[in-house]
Amino acid sequence: MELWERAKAHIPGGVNSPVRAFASIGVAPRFIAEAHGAWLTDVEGKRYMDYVCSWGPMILGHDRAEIRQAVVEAAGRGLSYGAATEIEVEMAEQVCAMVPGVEMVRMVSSGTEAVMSAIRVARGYTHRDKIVKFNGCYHGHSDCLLVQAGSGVMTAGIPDSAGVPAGCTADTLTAAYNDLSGVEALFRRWPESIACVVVEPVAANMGVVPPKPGFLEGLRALCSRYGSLLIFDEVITGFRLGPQGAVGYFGVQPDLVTYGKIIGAGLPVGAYGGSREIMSVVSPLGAVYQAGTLSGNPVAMAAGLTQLRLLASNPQWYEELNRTGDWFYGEIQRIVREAGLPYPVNHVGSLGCLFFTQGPVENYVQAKTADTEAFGAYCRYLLEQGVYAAPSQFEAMFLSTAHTRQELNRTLEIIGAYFKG
Ligand code: HOZ
Repeated sequence: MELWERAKAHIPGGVNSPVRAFASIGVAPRFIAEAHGAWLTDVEGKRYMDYVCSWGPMILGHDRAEIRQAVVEAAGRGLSYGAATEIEVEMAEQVCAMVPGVEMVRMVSSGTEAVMSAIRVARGYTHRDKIVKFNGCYHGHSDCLLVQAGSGVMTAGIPDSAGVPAGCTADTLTAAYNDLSGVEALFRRWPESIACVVVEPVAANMGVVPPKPGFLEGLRALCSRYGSLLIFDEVITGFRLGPQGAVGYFGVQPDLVTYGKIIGAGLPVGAYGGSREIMSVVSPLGAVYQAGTLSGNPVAMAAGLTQLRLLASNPQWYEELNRTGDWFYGEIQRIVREAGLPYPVNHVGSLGCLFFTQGPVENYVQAKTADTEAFGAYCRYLLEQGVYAAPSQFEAMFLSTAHTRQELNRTLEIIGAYFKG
């Protein structure tokens, strides 16, 4: 494909983010020309039912009229000022009104930046250096978090990225997801040194791995006992599982939350927030420095705020979306079981994943036993049939409110035909 060759000539690997190179399923990436509702169209004019949804933010589907209109209007007033605006105040008020425990929020430009900054806040607030992350959780590509990370790091087969000095990860402690005893052991070993525990409340970058009952509650209790902060990385779950994200869905209160793409409705936005007391360490109020010209960009705020307001005023959409997720992923599980295969389908609401493993997946070690060749064959078939799913075993499927039952049923027929052979 000519575009793919051109891309490879001037962009490393031909892509601006590794997973979308489709390397792990052995085909050329699809170059997308446009997207509307639940559908993508590539540059060759082929249409795909979209189960990536820009990795989450298109929860209302692509090209939602109200959001497009807000963006166009905002763009007409200028693209960036590098100055304070009213709309960023409205955005902060909206987020604080929606999420329990968030009294102050700082806008940044990506999820990577949000988590990196939240960790700096945790360290500045606690005056401690060590952090705990979980194997297979992915928190963006900042240096101290590229240890046993999920997402593209997993398919690349590199537990730790090159180019990260050992000193940057020396204070990063790792534990197994869903295993409280490992975290407790770390706290016992370093009772006064751990600034924070950062966790994806639903791990969604090693495939989808839900938290076992009691896991998040246990992290909360350990952090409180040892004076450490609990950070929920809600880049995937925030404003997706419900209007309060994982905080409300699981009823566990972290000290800091981080958001990514979904808070910008598809434009480059991230955010981190927490109590007034903790967030008061952020500059210019406090001594933790973090800044950005594009932070709170007015066009991005217009998109994100419009989507958040739509979501906040239509809580029934979440009920419907989560019900649809239960049904859809349940049907995939039924299809696979009827084909006599042991593969589990993990899901929480509209996030889900079919693991090509011989048994349940509750952590990174189990996720890594997946038959990635078999996954690749399945994913290539889906693409041929016009179903665009994440091109890696170690990512999530996403649904949106724009996916109709009819369209989802068509996808189930396609999946059914594959497993019936
Ligand atoms: N980091 C994303 C998957 N968890 C992929 C980003 C992209 O390729 O757009």
